[in-house]
This record gives sequence, structure tokens and C-alpha cells, in this order.
Amino acid sequence: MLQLHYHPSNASMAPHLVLVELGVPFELKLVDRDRRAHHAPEYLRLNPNGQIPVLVDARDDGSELVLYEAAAICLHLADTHADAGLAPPPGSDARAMLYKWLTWMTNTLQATLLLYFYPERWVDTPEAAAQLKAHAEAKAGTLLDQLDAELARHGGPWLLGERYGIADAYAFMLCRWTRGFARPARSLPQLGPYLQRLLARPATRRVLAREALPQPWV
Ligand SMILES: N[C@@H](CCC(=O)N[C@@H](CS)C(=O)NCC(=O)O)C(=O)O
Repeated sequence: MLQLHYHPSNASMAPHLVLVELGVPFELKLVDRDRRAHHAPEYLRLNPNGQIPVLVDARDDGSELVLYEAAAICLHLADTHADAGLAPPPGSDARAMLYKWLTWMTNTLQATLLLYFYPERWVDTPEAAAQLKAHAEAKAGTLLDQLDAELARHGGPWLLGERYGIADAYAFMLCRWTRGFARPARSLPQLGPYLQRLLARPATRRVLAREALPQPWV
């Protein structure tokens, strides 16, 4: 049985979306951040970084796969359910584009958004934290422009072109995190309609409901 350790609206949302899109059975395990459950020894055994998410795949033969890093979990789920077509075939040009965009999202946009959400981890004063937050928002804005330009370049409807896949689940999660920006993803010419297309997917609605997330969703 697959288990996803999650917290509402955290980096677990992309894997959650992928699991629901796949329609496979899985169990959601809430990581209670208010009680710092992500820093408890039993959670650190799953992910020594103390970060959410973790996927655990406990097999009938007693073996267990424990996987952290949201992008790795999405890729693994797509690969182990290849018939669903949520990732292009390995070795294809489209697969190379998936690697590019997933890696780009995790190490540019997601990393910048983490600076925006946790500035106090990097600097010592409230003034410096406010300045860092402002810089992170501005930088994330230029990265959203790149996503917007990619959709404009090929005309969509999805990030890799014709077919919905794990890159879209990931993009939805990160774009959603910008909803408090002065210039959020939803306000961009391509990303706005793209997010509406994503919101129209039944799996997206189910995840938002299951994580009990209030509007605005993006
Ligand atoms: N690179 C990790 C980052 C995960 C991450 O930053 N998770 C956040 C929630 S969105 C978290 O667990 N924060 C708790 C903390 O850092 O104390 C991934 O993509 O899985």
C-alpha cells in the first residue's frame, strides 16, 4: 500500500495530485506541523531533512520503498504507472523536456518560494527578512514569466504541450503558492487560463477538497 505523508498545501500537493490522477489506492498520513511532527525521530527516520512529503510503498513481500523529494516521488509514480501516460517515455525528447522543467521548478522557482515563505531562516532581523521576502517575490515573478512564455511558445494546453502530466501537477502546486503575491501566477496571460484548466480537472478538485483548502485556490 502506498502512503503519502502530507500537510495541506505543502510540497506534498504535487504527489497527492499525481496519486489522485492515477486513481490508485493510497493512504494519506497527516504530518502535524503544529506539533512539529516533521521533526520527531520517527519522521526523521523517513526523511532526515524533516521536510514534507515522504512516500512509503510497503509491499506484500515485506520490502519497503521510502522516498522523499516531491519531484522524485512524482517521477516514480509516473514510471510505476506508465500506462497512465503522466510522463513521456524515457529516452524521448519529451521526457528530456520533463526532466528540464521538473528540475527547473524544484531548483529555481520552488527554492525561491521557500526563501519567500521562510526568510527568517536566512537573516537575523525583521527588516532583513522583509527585504529578502521582497527580493524573493520579485525573483519568483521573473520565473513565473518564464513559465508563461513557455505556454505562449507552444500554445499549451499543458506545460509539455498536448498532454497533461506530472509537470502540470507540480506547476499547479507552485503557482498556487504565489496567490498572495502582488502579481500572482493567476494574473499572467497564459498562466491564468492554464490554472483554470488545471482547476477544472476532477482530480485537482478532489485534492483541494481532501486537503480542506479554502478559496482562493490559485
Ligand atoms: N525539496 C523538498 C522540499 C520540501 C519542503 O520544503 N517542504 C516544506 C513544506 S512545503 C517543509 O517540509 N517545511 C518544513 C520545514 O522546513 O521545517 C521537496 O521538494 O520535497
